[in-house]
Amino acid sequence: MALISAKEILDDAHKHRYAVGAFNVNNMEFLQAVFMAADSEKSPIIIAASEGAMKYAGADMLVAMTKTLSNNYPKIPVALHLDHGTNLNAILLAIRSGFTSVMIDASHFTYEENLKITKQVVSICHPLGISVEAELGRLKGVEDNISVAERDAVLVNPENAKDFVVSSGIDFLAPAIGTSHGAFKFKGEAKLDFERLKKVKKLTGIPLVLHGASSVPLAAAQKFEKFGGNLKGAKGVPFDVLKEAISYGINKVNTDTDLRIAFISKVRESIVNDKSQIDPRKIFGPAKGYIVETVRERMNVLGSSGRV
Ligand code: TD3
Ligand code: ZN
Repeated sequence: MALISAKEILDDAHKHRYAVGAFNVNNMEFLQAVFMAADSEKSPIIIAASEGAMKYAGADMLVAMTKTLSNNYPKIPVALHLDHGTNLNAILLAIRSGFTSVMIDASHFTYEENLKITKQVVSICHPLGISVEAELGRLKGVEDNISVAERDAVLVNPENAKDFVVSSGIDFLAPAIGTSHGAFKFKGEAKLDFERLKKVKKLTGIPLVLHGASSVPLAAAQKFEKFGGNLKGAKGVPFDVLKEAISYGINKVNTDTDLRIAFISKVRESIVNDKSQIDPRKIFGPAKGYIVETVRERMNVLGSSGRV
């Protein structure tokens, strides 16, 4: 099936109150694993590639591999999305290469500057049928004991979100509600600002995105450590917290770290257990398989399983 925009996938998720995973990839193995999981779970997928991924693999290579796999799994709805595009050049490279969705991440600028560049991106993308995501607030964990002012300085302002969505015409919004990227999200208990999330959903009425949504599953983290790695203090967003976020209107759940931990933990295990192995397929094959398992589990949590 031809690649479609992420908007098409997320509008259905918004309407039926579930979420679709946006899974980050850099290479063939991760990409194949996500498609294999989607095929088994009968789930739509959003393939996410960052500027770093385009640099590592080549934007054209990512598009070619994604299109090939999409042809191999014709029933699965697939969007190819630029994750955290920081400037127009990156956005244009993705568009020219064949991406069907982009994120413009100008959330570190002032509200006005963020709005200005986001409008520009929308005006380029929409005539081409390409969907646009933007972000408001900072991706940063917030401790329970910080002041209201500090919290407001980091997290999304729901009133701003309403104006931003109306003035920019974006298709989906990433509101900062207390998650952060990577394997070390929370010092204590995972706490997200759900009151803020509910307000943003009510005021915008569009699909919402949770960045930094990896769960850091215990079994994979333990495997990582058992075979010589160090992930001390790693903590993600637990499955029940994800489900609650989805019940309040999150429709796109960005996941990179969990796939990385799965892959590398299995690579570690294989190299330790099979010390004379020199065939990369014998190392990467099982690691790819562990990504498939991880992604399938996630599709069940997100509620995207069985939607195809
Ligand atoms: O945009 N992304 C993926 C890139 C972050 C680098 O890991 C996310 O929001 C997913 O975040 P994570 O780290 O929780 O998987
Ligand atoms: Zn992100």
